[in-house]
Amino acid sequence: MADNLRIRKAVHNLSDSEVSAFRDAYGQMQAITDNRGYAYFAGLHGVPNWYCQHSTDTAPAYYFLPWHRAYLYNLELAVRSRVPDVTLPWWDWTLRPPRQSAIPKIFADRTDGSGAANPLYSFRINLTNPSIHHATTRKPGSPDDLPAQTDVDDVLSTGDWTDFTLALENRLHNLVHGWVGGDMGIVAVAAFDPIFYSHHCMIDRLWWLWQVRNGNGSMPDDLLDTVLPPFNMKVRDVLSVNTLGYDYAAAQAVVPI
Ligand SMILES: [Cu+2]
Repeated sequence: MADNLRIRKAVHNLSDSEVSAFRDAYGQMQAITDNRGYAYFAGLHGVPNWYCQHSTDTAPAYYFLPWHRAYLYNLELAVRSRVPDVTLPWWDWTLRPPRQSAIPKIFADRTDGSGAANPLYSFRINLTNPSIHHATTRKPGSPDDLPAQTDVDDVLSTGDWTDFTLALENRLHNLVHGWVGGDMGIVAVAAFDPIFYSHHCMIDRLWWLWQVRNGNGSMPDDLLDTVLPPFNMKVRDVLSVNTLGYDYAAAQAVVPI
């Protein structure tokens, strides 16, 4: 592995200084109203621009995983142009309290350590067309209703590309969106909730873990040259996370020595 890869870590493995840097980066982006800002990126997914690709596409053209990988990649570059060493952390929703609160503390706390508003808790949507003006909220379910590691293992054991992408999207991804509830449960506004990107980072990581085992599986060839608007990237450009310059850390907590 090249040593210049950006390493994405699990939320539960972030150090205090990494949490502060991540907060700082989102906080800075949330204050920017042009196309380097948080509202711009959030607005690419659902309202007002509607670029996201989900399984509502015509079979077998499933762009859900490639499109969201391109999305996170571009968001991460924007994040790093604010705070250079930040990478997107994944939310491992298979962890249960007390190891990790169901909505991880870094997202659930209303304030940061200093008493200022926590940029990971909520973001205020201010759109004129359509007219939407509210701060994002969540209505999480019971921790026991989140997917367990056995559910993840089950999806990862699916060998065929189409079966895998549909299982990952419909059985794990959709379930967690609905479990978080509030804005996260509505495609149009889900990406305005700051936890969205860490949920999708987990999904992207699971795709990568599957790719390490299966390569691209039986992904249809005609998918590969499809462009993923608004990004100037094709499906084939996003197949390797290492080519995109990042990798995923080992999931187990690394005990600092
Ligand atoms: Cu999603």
